[in-house]
Amino acid sequence: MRKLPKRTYNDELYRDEWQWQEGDLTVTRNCQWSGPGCHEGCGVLHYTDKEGRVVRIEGDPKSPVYNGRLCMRCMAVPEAMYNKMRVTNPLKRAGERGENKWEEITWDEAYAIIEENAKRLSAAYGPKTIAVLQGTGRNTSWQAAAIANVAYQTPNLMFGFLAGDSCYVPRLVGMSSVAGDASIMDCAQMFEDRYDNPRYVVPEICIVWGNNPIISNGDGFMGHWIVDLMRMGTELIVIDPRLTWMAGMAKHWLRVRPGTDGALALAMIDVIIKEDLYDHEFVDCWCYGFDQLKERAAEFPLDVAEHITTIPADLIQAAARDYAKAKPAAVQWGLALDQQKHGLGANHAIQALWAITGNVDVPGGNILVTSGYIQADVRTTFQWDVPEAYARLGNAESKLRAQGMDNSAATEILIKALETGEPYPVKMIHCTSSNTFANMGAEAERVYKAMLNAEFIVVSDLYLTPTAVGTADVFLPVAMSAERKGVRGWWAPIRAINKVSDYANTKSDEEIALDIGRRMNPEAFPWKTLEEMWDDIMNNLQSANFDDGEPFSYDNLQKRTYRYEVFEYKKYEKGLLRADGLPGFNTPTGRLELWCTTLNSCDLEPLPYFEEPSPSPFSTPDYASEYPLILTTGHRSWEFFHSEHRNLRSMREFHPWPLVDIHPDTAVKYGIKEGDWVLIENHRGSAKEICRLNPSMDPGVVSAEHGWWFPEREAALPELYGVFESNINMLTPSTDVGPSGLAAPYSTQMCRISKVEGYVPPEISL
Ligand SMILES: Nc1nc2c(c(=O)[nH]1)N[C@H]1C(S)=C(S)[C@@H](COP(=O)(O)OP(=O)(O)OC[C@H]3O[C@@H](n4cnc5c(=O)[nH]c(N)nc54)[C@H](O)[C@@H]3O)O[C@H]1N2
Ligand SMILES: Nc1nc2c(c(=O)[nH]1)N[C@H]1C(S)=C(S)[C@@H](COP(=O)(O)OP(=O)(O)OC[C@H]3O[C@@H](n4cnc5c(=O)[nH]c(N)nc54)[C@H](O)[C@@H]3O)O[C@H]1N2
Ligand code: SF4
Ligand SMILES: [Mo]
Repeated sequence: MRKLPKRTYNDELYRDEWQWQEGDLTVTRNCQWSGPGCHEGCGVLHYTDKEGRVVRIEGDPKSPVYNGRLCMRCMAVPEAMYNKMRVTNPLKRAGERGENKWEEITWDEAYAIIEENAKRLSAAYGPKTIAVLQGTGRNTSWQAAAIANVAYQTPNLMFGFLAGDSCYVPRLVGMSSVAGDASIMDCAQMFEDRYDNPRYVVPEICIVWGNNPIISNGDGFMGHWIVDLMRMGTELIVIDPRLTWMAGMAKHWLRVRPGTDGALALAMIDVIIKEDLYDHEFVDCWCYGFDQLKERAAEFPLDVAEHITTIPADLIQAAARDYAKAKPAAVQWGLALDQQKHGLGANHAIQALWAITGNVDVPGGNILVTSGYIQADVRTTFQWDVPEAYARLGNAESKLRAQGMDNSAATEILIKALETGEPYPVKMIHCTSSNTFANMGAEAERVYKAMLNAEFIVVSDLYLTPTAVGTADVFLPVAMSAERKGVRGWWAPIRAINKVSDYANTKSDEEIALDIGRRMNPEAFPWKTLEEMWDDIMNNLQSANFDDGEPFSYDNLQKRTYRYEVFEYKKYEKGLLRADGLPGFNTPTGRLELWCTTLNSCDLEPLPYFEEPSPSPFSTPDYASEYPLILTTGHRSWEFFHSEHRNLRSMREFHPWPLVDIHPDTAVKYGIKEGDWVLIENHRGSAKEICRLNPSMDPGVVSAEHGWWFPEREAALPELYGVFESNINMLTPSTDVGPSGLAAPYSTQMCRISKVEGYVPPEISL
């Protein structure tokens, strides 16, 4: 392995003034969290003019986390802020739902309408009749929870119809069941001095599994950290049906058939055990259920795994050997593991892989992060006592949910509740930061129609999205990142968000939570101002281990911009994981559970497992003869965050239309050329996307984009911004979730394709 010296980025002390003047412009070191959204919240410099408008944004070169990097979407932040679609006042529906007729109202009027409806419907049906829908993790998550559980006091907080909570939740629940805590790949992100920290070791191998991190930077993980490590000698193994940039740079690229990752991981485990490449000491001292794992893995010898995954046996073997021999080695995994119905089995197998090779909580391996969600501490600020918690939608169907392993209600039950009134009527929806049927919800049109059954709907967003136009009775316009004071507390380090700008009559999500909370549940919201609430929240954040002797306050954080927790490796040896202070993992056996007692107690498969996706050429051959191509969806692009950024001219110049990746031979077979509009169909529905030839994929697999709507088109019905025309979630199922209620097959559907003749879309006039 090529070994380069560790590289120092923080050549100057990164701590500096947090604000200064450059000519007429004020420059503020800041954190650009949502909105518009992204999981990261990178370190940026906001340049504001005398009027307080953000005129420019740059990466903060002194950020220890991001080192000045900035994506094109962040460069377009001023365009997003002053976009003509931005809503400047709260709105009340004037015509029918979907007519896009609105009356501007004051915030007080909006809140009064919300309060009246929420109190009336709660009195009639109980607070559980209110469903609060939220989007993906960003600066809206704890706020949505506060609105749902504390303000309205409903247990029904959930994603905006994301089937099976299939974004990170399956991986998180899998990790807390098996290991008692969440793990992430160690890229020295826990240290202020990053790669220079003497305790850090550069991994020899990194497996990038179902993840495209330099585009997606998902869940607080910056993809370019892996690029840093590659420069220091780390080699890659990439497991992906498409040749991503990282796959192109990898030592091994394993072109897996979508949805078969569980079989692949078990086959790799089998090689490692049979060739005695596993870490005996870690297995003997810290793992539970090794013998059962060994038996399970033996069901997946290389020839069987080759048949299932379509990856050549020798390649699986080489990848298993290289990973096991590398010390240390890390896995960076992604969404693809959540978007297959039996993703929990695959994620258990991958955890077993990093456990038996001794890569748990070691430098350069997969580290345990006990307080990954500092934002969870925010909850201690509120009285989190939900009266009807037992009645949460989905608890009856999933013991895992009922035991509190997953904090959100089940969207597959919500959709039925809206359609049938069973198990109880859901009469009100408060949708915040989710563009439900443009993006999150499978069976998009079904979601839209189901939502219409709610008597009263609030949508809070930055723009009038298809979800807002189609369903909202009241619309609350939200402040963007530079218009909000706050704290970014999702993984280390904690960061200050400074308010440097103001825009019209918008409010932040936390202010909306406070305002609604003071009306609905005043005892739990004793603060008169947002400032007072933040002071209390900051006090409670001290439960995180910021043991460096400096005072803990917003002002202090603002001056420092970043603040790190104390971090220890091998916490299981030091008694740092369990409430009883004993060594071991925070699981019932005190060990990392290859045979999982928690899953077993929830009547779920206790061992890592693989089940053939359905539909598939093997499990449903008749269906496959009608819909012969495997359809995976939602690979990310640079220009868009889900359904966001479609209204930004600059992003649409780079990426004007939805793209579906098709192998050239497959395109020829169906008479399709690059640039043709293609109809992607299955028995549920269809979507139109443009063909992009991709010779790297298996000819039997196509990969389609998600999140498409067309802000340039008519908002009102019947167009509704063309939201159902290129919406790949017309083909995905909303109720076909994994046995635990978690994970859903967004990436393992089947379809057929044909050329759309003569289609000319309306011009993009943004
Ligand atoms: N077929 C398919 N479907 C998918 C996926 C896939 O891979 N394939 N991916 C799924 C995944 S993993 C996820 S997480 C979901 C994401 O689904 P969503 O989170 O719903 O997606 P977004 O379009 O990012 O966000 C929705 C809205 O939030 C608004 N917003 C942004 N910032 C803020 C803010 O600070 N406050 C408020 N109130 N609103 C804000 C945006 O303007 C946008 O309209 O999509 C899912 N859908
Ligand atoms: N630019 C941008 N960034 C984003 C988002 C966005 O919309 N745009 N969304 C954010 C959100 S909410 C999330 S959850 C993350 C997700 O980010 P990632 O975890 O990176 O997820 P994807 O890009 O959907 O898929 C990653 C890779 O999985 C591959 N893949 C598809 N099916 C399979 C399979 O069955 N097995 C394997 N092994 N690989 C498969 C795809 O080809 C793709 O290259 O990104 C976040 N970041
Ligand atoms: S990852 Fe990219 S889009 Fe997200 S905050 Fe950082 S620079 Fe902005
Ligand atoms: Mo996600």
